[in-house]
Order: sequence, then structure tokens, then C-alpha cells
Amino acid sequence: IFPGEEKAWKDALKSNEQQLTNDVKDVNAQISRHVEFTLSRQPFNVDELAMYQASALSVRDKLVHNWNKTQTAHTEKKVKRVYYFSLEFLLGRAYDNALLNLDIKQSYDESLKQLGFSLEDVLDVERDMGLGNGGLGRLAACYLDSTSTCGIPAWGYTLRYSNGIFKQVLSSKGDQVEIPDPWLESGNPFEVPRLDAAVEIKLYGQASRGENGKAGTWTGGTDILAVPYDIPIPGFRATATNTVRAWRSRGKVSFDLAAFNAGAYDAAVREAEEAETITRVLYPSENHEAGKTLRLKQQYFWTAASLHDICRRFRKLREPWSAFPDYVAVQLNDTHPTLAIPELLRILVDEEGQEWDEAWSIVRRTFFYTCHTLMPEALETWSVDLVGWLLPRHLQIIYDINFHFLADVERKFPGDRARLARMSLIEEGSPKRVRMSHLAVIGSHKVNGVAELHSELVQSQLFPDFVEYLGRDHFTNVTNGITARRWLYQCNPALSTLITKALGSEHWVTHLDELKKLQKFAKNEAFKKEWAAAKQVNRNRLCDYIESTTELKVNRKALIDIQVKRIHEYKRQSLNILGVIYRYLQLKKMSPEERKRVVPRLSVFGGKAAPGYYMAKLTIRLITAVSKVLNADEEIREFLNVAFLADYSVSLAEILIPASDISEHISTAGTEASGTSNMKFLLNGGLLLGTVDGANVELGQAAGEENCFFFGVLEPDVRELRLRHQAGQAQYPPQLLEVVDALRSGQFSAGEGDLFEPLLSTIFNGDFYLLSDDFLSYLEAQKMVDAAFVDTSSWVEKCINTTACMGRFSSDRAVQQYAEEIWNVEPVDISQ
Ligand code: TH1
Repeated sequence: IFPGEEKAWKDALKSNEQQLTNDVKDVNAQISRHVEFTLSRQPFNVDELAMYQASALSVRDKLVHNWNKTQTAHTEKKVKRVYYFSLEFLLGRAYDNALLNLDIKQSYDESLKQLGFSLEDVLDVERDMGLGNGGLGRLAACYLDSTSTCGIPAWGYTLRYSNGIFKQVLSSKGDQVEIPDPWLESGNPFEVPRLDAAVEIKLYGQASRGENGKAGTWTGGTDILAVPYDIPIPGFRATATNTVRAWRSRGKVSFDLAAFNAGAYDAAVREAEEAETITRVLYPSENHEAGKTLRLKQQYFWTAASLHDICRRFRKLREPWSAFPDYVAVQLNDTHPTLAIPELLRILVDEEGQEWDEAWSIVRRTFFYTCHTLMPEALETWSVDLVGWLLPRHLQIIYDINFHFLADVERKFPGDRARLARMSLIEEGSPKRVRMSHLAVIGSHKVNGVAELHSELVQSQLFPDFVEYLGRDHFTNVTNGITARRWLYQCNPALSTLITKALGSEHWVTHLDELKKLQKFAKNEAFKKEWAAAKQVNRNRLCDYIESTTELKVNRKALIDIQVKRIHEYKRQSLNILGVIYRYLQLKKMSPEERKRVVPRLSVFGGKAAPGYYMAKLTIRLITAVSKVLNADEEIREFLNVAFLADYSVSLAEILIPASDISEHISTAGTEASGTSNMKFLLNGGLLLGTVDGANVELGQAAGEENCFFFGVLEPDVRELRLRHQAGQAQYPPQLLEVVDALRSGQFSAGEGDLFEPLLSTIFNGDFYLLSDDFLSYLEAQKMVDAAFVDTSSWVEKCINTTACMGRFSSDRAVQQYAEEIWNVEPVDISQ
């Protein structure tokens, strides 16, 4: 395996390894080497950014070392790998995570001190890898973290957007303004470009079918380069280091010399420009179909490049194609990568000479599909004309799949035309559209939802025909999980230290069920004191952040109630803020004496609205408007204040989550597939205020209903209530009307009484998200929160017992469940 002299190589590599030690003196040398040689700088002109780059590169060296070992072991052992296809990987920052996972944070802290910097400040220089919108992208990041820690051979495949999720700022009026996020501006020390592994991807052109299931062709069109950039994902205290491979699009001929010589400079660059546009920006819509041509190009570009990579790796094994599913499991993160299904068929039939039936069987054993939503507006369909124009061969293949599929449905359910129409991959109409979820369901070996309730609804509401046709076993549930490394160990040192001290070791960080043992401390007064003290450290950190980034002055003893997530009507930030207004109106009616008996509160909101989502943006305006009024009200603000924190991100979540007393997960029953921040808040000893929806249900079962605050209508009643609204038979509680009157009076909009009318009118026209039905029980639940919070001792007990029960929500559990029940992939010990 070594070119040249084996001994020369081995000695050289050994010496490299010896240089990676973690004594402070060695770390100094490693960092200064990057300052001098990589950055080509001298000590006197090292600023914080340069120190971040040099020291992060020295950390990367250590990651790369483990990474190479991992990849070599996987290759040598010919393991089966899982490939996680996700258009979003919301990784956040990498530096602190790497320091903690490699257990070298202390050395770096000391080293940077000696070199004249503060580690904390240097860590703060890093920009978030914001390659995602919300829960779906963050889930992918947590899952890759867990595969590394659990030793499961895995690759994440995604796009390297040069602009991640936009930066959110607030205008002086309190409206969301979007600013681009060119996060790569000053480079990314945590990625490795693999220019040699670039692949060509075709778009447009002409296609022809082969005769009776034989190879077809796809010619002409435009070829674009896909260049991979690799990001190492380290396991906790483990050598195993998996990869997120992110593709960047480039023009194949970056420059057309003929056109240039002919004086057409524009034309010379245009083609390259167009190619690069594919990975220029992440679509900022969450749980909503983007529906744009560029988005379809992104989806194909990414899945085709990734499959190309996977097939290349497979060919090296010299196995027959029938063995492909023994080495490859591809998890489709929602329908966004569904084009991988016809693409693999195309490779097998057109390029590898496989018969159609055999190829289809390989495909169906390779793919697995996770469904993340029930929202009709998020279900992807693409117009047949668009698919045919961009991917002519794939459209033929999709039609052929559909032909065989419908023939089979007809055999099973003869004469049921309505069923055929419902199940077809093609939605008839003008234009005709390809239903991506149907393709994903029949092209996969298993389909899973992301929480128990959601998986039930996936079967009963979304795909009932497919359950009948494919059988129940085709559908399953894997409840989402989160990584305790980032979401407790890293973001909450105060609580982590306390837990480690109580449990006697850090074993819990990789075996989260161990937290159960905290239960025996739940009545220990000394422990409870320390628990409360840790919470106060985190509240103070958040309050400092709020006071340094907003105009607000906050009461540090107030109950902190947080709702942070994408702004959506279904997530009902509006219910929360209307509740705040109600509380304000009541406080205004009280005497100063009465007010002192009320639990003081700080309501914190954060989240981005899709740029084109009017109602979500108006909700932000409402929250910021209420915040201004409360903060200006000197007699009230110490009892009730509202903060809208701009630019919610992974890094901001790391400050917010440890600080909460209560967090709100209050979607209309049956609309939130799972939610994952709910798990993070509870893991950090915050209590849940929520509806009976998504993973809240299982969180409640685990933590005990006595430790949660549930309210609201149940999913089975939603349909009936909506009908009642449509029939104009709904009741509006006086408490809600009081709030509505206040809003209409202009009290929260400088006299502009109709500013929030569009929002209010949704409540009085159909009230699709059932605000009026849940308002009273929401207020009741908030009352219970107040009552419980007053009894500090029993409150802390609830918090401890909640954290203790969060083991099941570890992403380690989730990926192990996927590995065993879905992927059939085994963990690999790479030390031998
Ligand atoms: C989210 C779901 O809304 C959330 O409930 C769930 O916890 C999370 O996925 C992880 O499973 C979704 N995000 C998106 C984003 C897009 C399309 C659909 C969904 S569902 C772009």
C-alpha cells in the first residue's frame, strides 16, 4: 500500500503522530506552526481571527488523524455503511465540540493563555455552519455525531451552500430583515476540499428508452462539476470520526476561451456562473415546499453526486450489483433526496447493464425514507414538464416505475380506479405533477415517522393506501433524539459538572440512561441547592446576553419562559404572545401590593420567519411590539417582560436552552411531527409547557405528567373543531376577546389599530390552528406553572426528575435503533 519505501513512510507517519500530543508546550508548537507556515504570519500580527484559524487548524490535524484511521479501518473491513442524505446539516460551531470530544480543552485553554488569548473569545470568533433551517437539519447533525460516538460507519451527504440560513436582524420598527450569510468569507478550518474527487453531473439533454427494460440513454445537455468538501465529525472520546461530505457546484470549463477571444466576455463567464448558482444559497423555507426550479436542480445535483461517490466506492469491492444493499444503506431525510431513487435505477439499468426487475429490487433494498411532516404545504410535488426538461431520462424512469407499480396495485385491488388515482406517482391535473412522497414510499425498504404519534398519523392520514398495499411492516417509528454532547455537556458546563460529580463519572455522556440515577438525589436538599445554583449561572448568562444585545433591562429572578423555533402559524407563537398580553392586562388592573404576589416572568422568543411568509413576519412584529410596550412600562416590566432575540441559531440555542425554567412547545395537536428542542430543554432541567403533540407525548410519559404542563385539544378532536369553525359555530372566550380588543385599540401599535388585523382575522375566519379553542386551557396551564414555581423546593425536584428521565431521547438510542431495525449496519471497533 505504500508507494516507495515502506519504512520511510512509516517513520514519517510515526513522527507526525508524535507531534500531535496534547501537552501545553506541544500545543503551543502546533498552533505556532500553523501561524507561521499555514497562515504565513508572525506573532505580532496575530489577531483573534488568526488565532482562531491557527488553533482550529491544529485541532483539525488531530481530527484528521482519527479520521484517516477510521476510514482505513472501514475500507479494510469492508463494512456496510450508512449514507444519510440530507439537504440540510445544521452543524453549528465545530471548535468547542472537537476540543471536548477529544478531551483537550484544558490544554488549549492554557496554551491560548500563554500565547496571549482567551479561549472563550477565540471560540466566539467561529461562525456557525448554518446549513439548515431548523429541526430537520439539526437532527441530521445530531445523528452524525451519534454514529461517530457509537462506531457506526456513516457518511452525511449534503450541499455546501456558500450562503447558509440568512442572518436575521430587526428593523427599528421591529420587523425581520434578512441579511445574507456568506459564512465562508474568512475560510473554514474544519473542512477539507477533495478537488481530486470531483464528479460531473448532467442536466437537460435528450433521453431515449431502451427496448423492453434494457439500457436507455441520456445525451447532450450541460455538464456541471460537483466538488466535495469533507467535514470530520468526531465521536466522544472515540477515535471513530465520520464524515459530512458537502458538494459545491462549479462550471466545468470555468471560462470559455473561444467566447472570450470573440469579445463576448459575458458569455464566457455566464455558464460557469450558472453552474455555481446551484450551491449559492440554502432555501430558507421550513416545512414548506420551495417549488423553484433551482431547488430541483439542487436536489438532483446533490443526490447524483452522492450516488456517484457511493457507486465508485462499491465498484472497488468487485462484488456483483446484487450485493449493493449489503454494503450500502441510504437514509432519505424527507422527500428532498427522492430523485436518488430513479438516479440509482438509471445507473444500474443504463450504465451497469442490469435488468429492470433486478435493478428495482436493488433500489428497494438500498433506500429508507424518513417522513418529517404532515403539513400538506410541505409535501413535495414537481411538475412533470419541469422534471422532463431538466431530467428527461429520469422522467421516463419515473413513468416506468409508475407503470409497473400501478399494474401491481391493479392486480391486488382489481377495478379500483379511485385507488389507482390516489396512489399514482403522477397527480393528474394541469400541470401534471410527480408526487415525491409516493416515489419515496415505494422505492424504499422502510418508511419511518419521527415520534410515536406522528408515525401513527403518517400511516392513517398520509399513506393509508400504501399501508394496505405494502403491509404494516413497511412502516415504522423511530422517535427523534438529540446528542447529549452538544446539548448538555458542551452547552451547560455548570449542570454537567454537577451531574458528573453526583454520578461519579462522565459515563452518562455516552450512556444517557444513567441519568436515571439522579432520581435518588431529587429530595437531597444540598443537591437541590447546587442544582438551583447551576440554573442561576445559566440564567445570568442569558440575562447578560439579553442586556448586551437588546435595550431591555431584565429581572434576574424572574421565571424564564422560552419559545424558540421557526416562526410558523402551526407552532403558535401567536398563542404565546396573546397569553402574554392577557397577563399584562391583568397586571395593569392590580394594585402594587397584588402585583408583588405574582410570579415575575421573562418571556423569551426567538426564531426566523421564511422571507416570503407574511403571517410569520407579522407575528414577529407583534412580539417585538409587545416587548417595546412592556419594557417602557416602568410599573410592570419587573413583573413581566418580553425579549425577542434576533438571529436564533445553534449557538444562541446553546445559551438559551440551559437557562429556561419553562419552554413552550404548543403546536396545534397533530401538526408538529416531533420537535427536538423540547428534548433539549428537558434534558437541561427545564420543564415542558406543551400540547399533546409530537414527541411531547413521549416526553410526558418519560418525565411523568406531574412534572409537565399539558393543555389543549387532542388530535382526534381537531377535525371536528375545524368543521365547527367553518360552520360558524365556534365560541370565543371573553379572555381572548379582551386581548383582541386591546390589540384593536392600537395599544400595541402606536395607535395603528389595524396593524395586526390580518393575524386576528385568521382567528375569526376558520381559526385553522384552533387558537380560540386552546386559549383558556393555555391560560390555565400557565396558572399551574406559576403555582408550581412558587414552591421552589418541589420545583427543583421536578427539574431533577425530568432530566433523570431523558435517557431515551438520546440520538445514540435513535441511531442504534436505525442501525438495528432499519439499516442492518453494525458498529465497528476500529481499534483492532
Ligand atoms: C421538522 C419537523 O417540523 C419537526 O417536527 C421535526 O422535529 C424535525 O423536522 C425533525 O424530525 C421538519 N423540517 C422540515 C423542513 C423542510 C420540510 C419539511 C420539514 S419537517 C424543508
